[in-house]
Amino acid sequence: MVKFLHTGDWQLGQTLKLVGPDRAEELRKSRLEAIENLLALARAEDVDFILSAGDNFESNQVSDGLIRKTITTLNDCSTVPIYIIPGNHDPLMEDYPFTRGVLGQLDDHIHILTEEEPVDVPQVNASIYPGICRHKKDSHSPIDWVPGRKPEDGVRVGLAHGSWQVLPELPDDDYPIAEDAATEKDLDYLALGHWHSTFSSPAESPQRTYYSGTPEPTSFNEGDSGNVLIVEIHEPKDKPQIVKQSVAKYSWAERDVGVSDEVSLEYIRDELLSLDVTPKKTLLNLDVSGTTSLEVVRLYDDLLDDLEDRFYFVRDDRTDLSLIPTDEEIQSISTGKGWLKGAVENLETLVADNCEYVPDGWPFDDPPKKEEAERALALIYTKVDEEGG
Ligand SMILES: [Mn+2]
Repeated sequence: MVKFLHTGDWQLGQTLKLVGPDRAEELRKSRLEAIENLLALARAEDVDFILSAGDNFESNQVSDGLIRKTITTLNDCSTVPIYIIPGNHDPLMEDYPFTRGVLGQLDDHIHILTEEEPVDVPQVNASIYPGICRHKKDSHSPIDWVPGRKPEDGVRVGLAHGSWQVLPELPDDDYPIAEDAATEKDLDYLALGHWHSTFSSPAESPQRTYYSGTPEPTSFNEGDSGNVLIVEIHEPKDKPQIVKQSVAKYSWAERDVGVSDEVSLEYIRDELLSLDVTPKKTLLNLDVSGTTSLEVVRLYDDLLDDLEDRFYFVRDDRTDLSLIPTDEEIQSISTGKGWLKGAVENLETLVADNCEYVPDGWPFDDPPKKEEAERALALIYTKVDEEGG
């Protein structure tokens, strides 16, 4: 029996500007912790070896310090043999981090694969067939070179970084890997990297081509990241048995929320607080839509404040949220009272100053565009006019 751990897309050194410098630093640290976690899991599961399917680094320009830390982690956290290929983010070029050479010595159990040739795993009845990314883009399959099965072959494991042609509209220069590559090359398992969610295709029979996904999520649009795969293959040509294991520290969740009235806010709050995550370790992205009054938007802002206290990070996109003041809100302007009058005065000042500064309480880094502020004012004036205010 052959048992191994499949990982990839560590993306060490990811910049993450979106979350601000302090959180970005913490999240970068969590990526190395995920590596420690998966190395500990490999020991606990007593796997024969580990495969890493490229993009271990966000780019070849990562700092020397990060490369040293990565090498120390790999040297110290386990002695399980690990086989690593370059990916399109960290292609095998002069500055490929693992072969820069001056930044620390890799121990003997760490194998950086740099040639298109089979690698026999010592004391295990398995060979690895690596695909090597030598550029950021390429329109050839990285495993085109793999030879057919010979009678003496043990378990044949492909290891590659690229885009498996099972989804529509994939770019053709993104290291395409044919839909039937595992069958065509007679591989017992094809360990892929590049897509950050764990992925396989039920259309493949037997299923043996898998993306492990990144061990620590990298963005909001990943449905199933933060995992590694434990793979067992009893003998050549047997269907692999796969167990998915989470090793991530943080979760990234994305939700569409509809804002209409106060009840809708309670609904949003209930839904977000019942997510199956640890809020303090969760980044939340809300796509807000709906049409509502200014008062409800103010209550929504309060809800957002509350969520920001509970969750690690919260952001929202209000592009699809429309404001329509209620009759009372219009009235409160015309009678010169209430917070809406203050809002109108702030908007008027902002427009008069060409929107050159960020207003107090504005939730974004950049001020509103002048035409947006003018449109908001126009909307309110029109409404006031209609009400005969
Ligand atoms: Mn990639």
